[in-house]
Amino acid sequence: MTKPTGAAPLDALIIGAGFSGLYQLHCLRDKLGLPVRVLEAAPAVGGTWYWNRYPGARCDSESHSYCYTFSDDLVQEWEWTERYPAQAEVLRYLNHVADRFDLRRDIQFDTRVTEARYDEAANLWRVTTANGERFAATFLITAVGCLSAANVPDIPGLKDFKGVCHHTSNWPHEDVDFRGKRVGLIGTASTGIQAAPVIAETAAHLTVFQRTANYSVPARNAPLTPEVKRQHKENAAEIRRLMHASTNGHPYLIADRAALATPPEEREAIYEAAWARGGLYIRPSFSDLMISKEANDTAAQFILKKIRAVIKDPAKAAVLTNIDHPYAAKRPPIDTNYFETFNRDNVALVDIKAAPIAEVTADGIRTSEAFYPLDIIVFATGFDAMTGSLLRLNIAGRDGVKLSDAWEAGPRTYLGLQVAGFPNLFTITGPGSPSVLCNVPVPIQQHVEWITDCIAHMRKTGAKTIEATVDAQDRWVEQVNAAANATLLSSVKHSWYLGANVPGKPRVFMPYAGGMARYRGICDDVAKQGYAGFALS
Ligand code: N01
Repeated sequence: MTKPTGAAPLDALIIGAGFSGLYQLHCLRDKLGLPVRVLEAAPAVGGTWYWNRYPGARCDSESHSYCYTFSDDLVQEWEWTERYPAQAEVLRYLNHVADRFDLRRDIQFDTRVTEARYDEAANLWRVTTANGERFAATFLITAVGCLSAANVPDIPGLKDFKGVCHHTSNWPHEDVDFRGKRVGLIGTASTGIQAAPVIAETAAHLTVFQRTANYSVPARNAPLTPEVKRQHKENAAEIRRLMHASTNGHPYLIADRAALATPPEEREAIYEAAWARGGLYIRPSFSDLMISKEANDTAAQFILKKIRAVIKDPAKAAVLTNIDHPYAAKRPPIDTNYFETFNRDNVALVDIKAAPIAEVTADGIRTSEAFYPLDIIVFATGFDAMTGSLLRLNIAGRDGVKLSDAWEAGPRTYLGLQVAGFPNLFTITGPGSPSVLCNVPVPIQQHVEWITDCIAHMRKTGAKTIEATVDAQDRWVEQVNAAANATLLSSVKHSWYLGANVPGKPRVFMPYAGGMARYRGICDDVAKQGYAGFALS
């Protein structure tokens, strides 16, 4: 194992050993032959899949697409067992990748980066860890994920709660035993929708506190048959081609037909087929769902009708279908028995939009209208998304300017990959990248390969620093805004895409909504033009 270098500068330091960091290490070390080190806060690889081990945690992308595609051998040898892989399976996969490519010897675990400072005189990033170790490297690459900094609401009295509290993204490794327990679950988006049915199966009682009602479509998860597994292997090249050609990095394209130009019965039949198929297939059914509210309403009404048909109690149905945003304008969840869960005798629903949570007491949660005694509170309340995981690294660039100051009015990047004033810092899936709007291994692979090619180019040409220009960054921020404004995504004012879930966070639409295929083309052109928009010196 390579020893931590301490004083001797490395070519690159990578922060994080999840999907991004593992592949970046492989590319820089094994393709370019650079001395590289990964610093990882956790004691093991996996990133988000290491931490998010809450009940029901499962990937919402289909397994045959939620993986690396850079190695045909890897694609052919790995066997997924279910249509949507559970957390433990994705974690096994990432461990397999770490072993297969002999990555662990260059990863230092249990090492949380607490500060990173650009030393202009030496052209080095100087990095400090919570253990007090210091590292120096020419390139600093953040591979910290978009959804890594937990958002735990600051509810009065929370510290006085005598029971147990867990945020889903920091779930204990030992099983949490819900038997005989009264559980409160706050949060009804992708995570809460996965967790509620599983918790309800064993808890004595589950109370779901819902602030915003959400659409959800049955995932229709199932074990993969040998026949389907064989098809995935045989069609691996075509699957990869589709993932690269698609808007969201999934292995299917958006249909070339408009909902509003399709006769109602035909449209209904298409929605029925997508519903029966399960998962995320409603959104690509028509080309206008994300750009026309009227078109989107046809999908929304179809899903609401399906949800109402499941829920037996009309009062619960009214609260669960009181949805205030277009379908998929917030991240669309998929589920296994979410709405069915509210038909159980041991599950209650509390509308905290109508009666907000007032406080947590020693024994439970009090809303403006009632008290709910609880033994366990589960926070499925999401993340300080996209910027939280970067800002907590305490990064300072040229002239000691802090990233938190540079981003005071919201994040600004060029291509989501670099920030003006922060030379040789690359941010994998940074704000301004298509990242969270995609099946995320696709943008991750593209970013990593682009960064690797860029560093290879610098070595070939003798360039020592690369830095986004302010002009290019300003133009990219305009493009990110324009892309969001061209869709219904920007019509939702309370989504985490805009930072609206974190009190005081600037409201800026963070991911690039122009589509992964278009983004890839833009990045390719930038590289072909000698890294246009970057200053190389
Ligand atoms: O978090 P969220 P998430 N009081 O922010 C509520 C990815 N993911 O963990 O909508 C009361 O979406 C909040 O209410 P509201 C995926 O990208 C991936 O569910 O803000 N409630 C909402 O209901 C996803 O988008 C997979 O009104 C509060 C919930 O908590 C992202 O992670 C699986 C509150 C938070 O929803 C985040 O999803 C799961 C408060 N103070 C998740 N604050 C995969 O498949 C927040 N809420 C890979």
